[in-house]
Amino acid sequence: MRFARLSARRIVILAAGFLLQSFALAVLLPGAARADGYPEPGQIGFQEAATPIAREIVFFHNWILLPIIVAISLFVAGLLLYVIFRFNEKVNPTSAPTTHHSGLEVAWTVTPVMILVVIAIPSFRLLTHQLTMPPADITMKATGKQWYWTYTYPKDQGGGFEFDSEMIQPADLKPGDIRQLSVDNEAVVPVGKIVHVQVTAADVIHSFAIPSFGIRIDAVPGRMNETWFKAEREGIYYGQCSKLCGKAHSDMPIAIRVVSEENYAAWLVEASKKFALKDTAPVHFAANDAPAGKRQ
Ligand SMILES: [Cu+2]
Repeated sequence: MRFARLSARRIVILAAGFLLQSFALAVLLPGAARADGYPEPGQIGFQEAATPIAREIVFFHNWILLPIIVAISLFVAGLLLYVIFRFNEKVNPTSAPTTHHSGLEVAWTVTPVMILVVIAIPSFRLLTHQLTMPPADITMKATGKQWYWTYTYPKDQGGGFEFDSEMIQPADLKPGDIRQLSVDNEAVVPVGKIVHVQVTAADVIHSFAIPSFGIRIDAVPGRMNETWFKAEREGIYYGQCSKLCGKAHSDMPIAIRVVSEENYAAWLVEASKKFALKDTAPVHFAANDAPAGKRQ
C-alpha cells in the first residue's frame, strides 16, 4: 500500500532526526565554551556556573539527566526502527497472535520506576542543598515592580538605603552594555560570601532568577520569599524576571555585580550617600511600598 510505505519512511526520517539531535546535544552541551554571567547568541546549554549550587545543577543535568534521556531516546528510536524493518507488512505478512507477556509487562513497569529512583536520589540531594540556607553574611531585599527591581540594603550591615535598578533602554546603550540585560544601578555583593536575598513584589507576581547562580524564586506581593547564593568569582551576573508580569516583563533584568570585600565596603559608603533615604526611619522590609504609577 502506498500510504503505509510513505508513513514508514516518514517515521524513519523522524527517528533519524531524533537520534542525531540526541547525539549533538550529548556532544555539544558539556564542552561548549560560553560567556560568563550572561547568555550568548546561539548558545547551547547552561551559563557557566558561578555558585556551588549552580555547579551542582549543571552537573545533575549534564551528567545524570542528559545521559539517561539520551540512552532512552536511543533505545526507543532503535525499537521503532526494529519494528519498522522487521515487522512491516512485506517482511512479516502474518502477525503473531500474542496479546500478553507478563514478564515484559513487569519489565516495562519496573524499569522506568528504577530509572526514576536513580534520578530522585541526586535530585532530592540538590533540593536539600538549595533549600538549606547557610547563615547569612549579607542580607538584601529585592522587590519586583512593574517593571524594574528595587534593592534594599539593611542599616545594620552598613546599608540603610534602597535604590531602583532599571534596564538601559536600547537607544541609550553604550559600548560594553548588553541589550535587555544591562541596568543603570546594579546590586552589589562581595565575592565568596553567603548572601540571603529576600524577595517580594509590590504589584503583581514577578520572579527573581539568575541562571549562573542557580537561583529562581517567585516575588509575590504580600509575601516574603528567601533564597541564597555564594558567588565564587567577581564579575557581573545577569538574570531576568521570569514570571510573565505585564507589558514590559522583558524589560526588568537583574544585574548583580560581585566585587572584592574591600570594594564592597567602599561601594556601601558611596551608595549610602548616593541613595540616602529622605527620612531617617530604618529601611522597612514590607511589600506594597512602590511609588504608584512610576512607569506606565
Ligand atoms: Cu516581572
